[in-house]
Amino acid sequence: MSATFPSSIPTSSANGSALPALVMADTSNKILNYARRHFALCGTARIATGNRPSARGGGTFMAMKLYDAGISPFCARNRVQISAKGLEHKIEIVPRPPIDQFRTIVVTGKVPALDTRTGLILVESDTIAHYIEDRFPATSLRGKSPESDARIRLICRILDLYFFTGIGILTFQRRSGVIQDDRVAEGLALIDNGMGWIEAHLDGAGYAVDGRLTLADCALATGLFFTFTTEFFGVSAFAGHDRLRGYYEAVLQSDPHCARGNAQIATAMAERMQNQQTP
Ligand SMILES: N[C@@H](CCC(=O)N[C@@H](CS)C(=O)NCC(=O)O)C(=O)O
Repeated sequence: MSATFPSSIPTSSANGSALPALVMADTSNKILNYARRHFALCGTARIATGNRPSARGGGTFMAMKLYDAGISPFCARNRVQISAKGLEHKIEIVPRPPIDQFRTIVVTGKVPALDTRTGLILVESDTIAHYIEDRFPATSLRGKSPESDARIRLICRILDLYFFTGIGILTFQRRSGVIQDDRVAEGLALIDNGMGWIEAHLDGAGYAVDGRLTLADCALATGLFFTFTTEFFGVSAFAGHDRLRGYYEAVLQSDPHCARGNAQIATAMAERMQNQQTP
């Protein structure tokens, strides 16, 4: 089954957002167009399987369960890892249940969460990623040396601590409709610094480290999808980061797992707008 992109997205806003309807419609259009372009860029032809791989139970084996949201960059990195390691039949990817029910299973209420079927339920995408590597060492997505492994962890950590903190601040500002200039400046600076520091640790175009897919690419290639967030504040996130731009374009062209991960985010984002939810 090939992934498909939702065809008709209403652009009017009747969802009680704090943003005025016209601004909301404009925001939806911009995000939708970005998602559509991205989906095309990622190439549906190379997306071999559907959005949600399911586990095939057999014998006494109980597949682990990854609670997922298609739009989440944190879930996306675990989905790319599962796909690249061919673990679809060992880790079932399921949509997050309604939040009240989910909180009885996962205390943080956040996705991703992994039910390891050992009594341990893990949260935090990076912790989940390393647990998956420990449990399923074949087709390792770790570095080939302690130094490359350290760079992989560093790229993921900078991405989470700086880049995504900045994206979170800007997303809150955009959704609230009440723009605080100092918060926007803080968010943009975190993103710019984070991207610069990541760039300094990249091998070059292609893959981030070791010339092959690693956990750094699972997180970075999907995380950079969210660079569109700065456009709403008149800033191109990639300005001054040509190496990172080159990396991003190359990895989406060359790696089908990363391309599929981004196409899934684009599809989920369009579906959210189709359901008239705040993008
Ligand atoms: N640092 C966490 C971030 C997880 C996170 O923020 N997940 C969001 C979705 S992108 C979520 O579940 N939000 C719901 C909530 O905060 O209640 C990770 O890496 O897993």
